[in-house]
Amino acid sequence: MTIQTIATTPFAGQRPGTSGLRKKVTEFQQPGYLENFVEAIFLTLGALGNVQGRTLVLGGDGRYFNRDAIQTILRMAAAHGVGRVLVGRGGILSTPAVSCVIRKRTALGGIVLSASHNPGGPDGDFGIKYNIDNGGPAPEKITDAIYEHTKTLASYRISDAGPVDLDRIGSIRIEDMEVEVIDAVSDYAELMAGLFDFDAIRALFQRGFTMRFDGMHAVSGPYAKAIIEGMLGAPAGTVVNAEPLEDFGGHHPDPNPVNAAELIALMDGPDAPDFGAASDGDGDRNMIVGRKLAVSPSDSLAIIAANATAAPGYRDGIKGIARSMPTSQAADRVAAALGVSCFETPTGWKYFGNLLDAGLATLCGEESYGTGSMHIREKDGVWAVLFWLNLIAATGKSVNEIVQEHWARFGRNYYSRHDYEAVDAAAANAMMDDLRGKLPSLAGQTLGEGENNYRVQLADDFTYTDPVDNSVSTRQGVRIVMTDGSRIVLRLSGTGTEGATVRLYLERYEADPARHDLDTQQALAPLIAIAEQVSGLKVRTGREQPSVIT
Ligand code: VG1
Ligand code: CO
Repeated sequence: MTIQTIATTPFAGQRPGTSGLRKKVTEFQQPGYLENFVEAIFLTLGALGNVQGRTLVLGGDGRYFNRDAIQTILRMAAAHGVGRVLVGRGGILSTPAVSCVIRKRTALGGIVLSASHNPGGPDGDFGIKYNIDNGGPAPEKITDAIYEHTKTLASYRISDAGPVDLDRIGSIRIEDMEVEVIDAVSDYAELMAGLFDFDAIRALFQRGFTMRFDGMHAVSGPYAKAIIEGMLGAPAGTVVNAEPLEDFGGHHPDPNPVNAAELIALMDGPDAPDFGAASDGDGDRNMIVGRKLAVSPSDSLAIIAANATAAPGYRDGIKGIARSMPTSQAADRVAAALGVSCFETPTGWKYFGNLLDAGLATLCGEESYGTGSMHIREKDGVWAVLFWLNLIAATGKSVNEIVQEHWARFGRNYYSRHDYEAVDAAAANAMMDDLRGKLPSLAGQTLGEGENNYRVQLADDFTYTDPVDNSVSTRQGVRIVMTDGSRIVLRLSGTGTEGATVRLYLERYEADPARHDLDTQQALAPLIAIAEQVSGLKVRTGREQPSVIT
C-alpha cells in the first residue's frame, strides 16, 4: 500500500447547492471528478484544523455509484491521515443516521453520498455532502471554501489499497487508517427509543392499528423495518418497498402525493390502513397521510410543535420553532400561542444548525416534506413518522381528527408549491431578475380582481442574518407578502441537475372553520393568478402547467 499523488485539473461547476454537490452520475464518473471534490473537502478541513487521527462517518443512500464512491473516499481519507472512518454496512447510512453517528461518536464530521429525492441509476443523479461535527450540513463558509479549492486543484492524494469489504461488520485497515463497518441502524434506533414512547406505540399496534410505510426502495426501508416492525411490533408487511435499490425501482424517491401515488391511492381507497407514511432517497423527508388526507408538511410542523409534549423527548416543552422562509406560517401561530420564538431561515437544513446548537429552536421544518428537531442536525423522516405514531397513541385520535382540530384551533394556512422543472436556465434567471427589478414598486399596490384582490404589504428578495454568528445570506427568494399575511414566494431550486427549476410557493390563511375544507388549488386560485400576472412565469418558461404540484 502506498499513497500516491495524482495530477488533476479543475472541473467547472463544483459549487455545492442547497444540499451538497448534485450532478448526473455520468458527470461523477468522469476520471477525477469525485476525487477533485473530495480533495477539496480534505484541503478545507486541513485548513480549519487537524484531520490527522480524527474520525469521519461515511455512508450513502445506496444509489448507483454509492459503493464505488465509498471505496474512493476511503482510500483518499487514508491518504490524508484520517484516523478512523465509520462506514455503514453495505455503504448504507441515511442522512439522519449519519448525523446521529457523528454526534454519538464525537466524529470530526461525515460525508453523505446522496442526491436525496432525485432519481438514481446509471442515468440518474448522484451527490456528495459534507457534514460538520455537530452532525449538520456544513455552513456556507465551509461549502464556499470547498468550492474555492475545486477551482485551483492541481493534484489529489489517494492510497492504492484494494477495495474494502463493506458487507461485513468489523474493522479493516487502509494504510494507518481504521475502517470500521458498523450496523447502519442501531445507533439511530437507540436514539429514537429515547425520544418516543415505544411502549404506547407497541400497545397501539397490539390493539390492531394499521399502517403502511412506503420506503420507496430508498434508504429508510431498513430503518423503518427494524424500528416499526421490529421494535414496535407492527405486522410484517407494514413497511413496503423496504429494500434500497440502486435505481429506487425506477421511481422518484420523493415522498409527495405525486411521486408516492401508490400510497395515496391506497389511503384514498376502501382498504386504507389507519396511517400512511413515506420517506425519500436518503431518509430525511417524510410524508404523513391519513384517510383521504395528505398532511401538508407545513401543517405537520405546526401540529408537532403544538403537541410536542406528547412525546417523552419533548415533555418539558419546546424553546422555539424554526421554519424555512417559503414554509407556511402555520408554525408561527403555534409559536405565538406557546409564547416561544419562531425563526424564519433560508431554504436548506444548514441554516437551522446554529439555532439548534444555541438552544434557540427545538423543532425545525421545511415545506418540502422535511421536519426535525434538536436530536440531530438533519431533517429526519422516520423521526417525524414516529412522532405522529406517538401522538396518535397518546391521544387515541386519527390523523384526520388531529389535523381538523388543529385547524379549528389555529385556523388553516392553505398552502401549495408549484414546480416548473428543467426549464431553460437563462429564461428562468431573466424572469427572476425582472421580478427583482419590480419589487420596489409593488409595495402598496392592489393586485388581483374583484373581491379577490390583495394589497401588497412587502415585496423583497429575502435576506437572512443568522442571529448566532451574524452571517448574512442574500437572494434567498422573492416574497410578495399581502396585508392579510397571504404570500407568494418564488425561487430557483438549488438541487436540480437539469436546466433550472422554478418553485412557486403560495399561502393563504383562513380562520373560519366553515371554510376549512376547500380544495387547496381553488382556495389559492386568486394568488396563483397574481403570481402569473407579476412574474409571467408560464410565458417566460413556455410552460402551460407546473411539472409538479404539491
Ligand atoms: C430542496 C427543498 C429544500 C430542501 C432541499 C434538500 O431544495 O426545497 O427545502 O432542504 O431540497 O432536501 P431546492 O433548492 O431544490 O428548493 V433533500 O431531502 O433533497 O436533501
Ligand atoms: Co433527502
